Amino acid sequence: LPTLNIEIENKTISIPIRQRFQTIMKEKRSNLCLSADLTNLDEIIELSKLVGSNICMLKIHSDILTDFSLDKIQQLKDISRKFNFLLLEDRKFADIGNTVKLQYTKGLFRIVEWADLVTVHVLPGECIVQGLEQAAQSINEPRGCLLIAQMSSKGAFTDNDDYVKGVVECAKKYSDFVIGFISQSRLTTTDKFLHCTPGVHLNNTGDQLGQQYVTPRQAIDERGADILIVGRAILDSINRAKTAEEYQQQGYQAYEEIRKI
Ligand code: UP6
Repeated sequence: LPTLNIEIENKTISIPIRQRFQTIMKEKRSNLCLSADLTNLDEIIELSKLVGSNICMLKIHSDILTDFSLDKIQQLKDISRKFNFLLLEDRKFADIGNTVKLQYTKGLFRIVEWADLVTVHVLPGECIVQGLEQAAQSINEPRGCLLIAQMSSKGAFTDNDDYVKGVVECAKKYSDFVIGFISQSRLTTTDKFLHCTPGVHLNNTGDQLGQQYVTPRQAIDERGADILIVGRAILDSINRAKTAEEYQQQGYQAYEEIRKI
């Protein structure tokens, strides 16, 4: 397993990424992933300092940023280490193994160098995971991915049992690299795979472009979520820090009650 060296009480210990994620959640009492869908990386950096103590993960779409630079993304990575949250690049890879390998490591973004986790469609078959896992071995830090099993949008073609079954099989086969799912229901009985659920909002039921929302409690209880992925509910609120804290508290309370952890 790839490992990360973390200084704890002057002892350097190695922690694989799945375990690190679970430790972060417990230590910070947070199952909140902020989906920082902003187009300015400077603004994301400032926001990450504001909500850093409330979140277990920060999710970005680097290809919507107008001011991306490797220097700035390094700053964000440093903040993620300081506040102890993971960085997820929501790249939604969907191509053949060789192409995703290049998309993951090359180009302007060099995602593998800074993203702890990436999201992956399994549409091309298991070769996509093989390509990414191979590429991740070029980096001396733990890397992992979340397989997109189900989507939150209306009419998603992932609403197909055979497809979802295939995704779960793929996760089991590559469980060193695949640490969980983007999902809308509980897909496995073990706690091995983290279920990350987008489409969470306390005040809205959807947007104008097919997004569908449930509340944090519904996401955990009815949709099987471990991690709540929350974007505009926090980003569009008047006080982002306060709203993030509310989602953290409500989310973790429901998580403890329902998952009995
Ligand atoms: N996302 C979904 N649904 C999925 C997968 N991913 O909404 O099935 C992502 C979107 C966005 C975030 O790309 O970044 O989660 C949700 O944002 P919102 O809370 O503002 O709707």
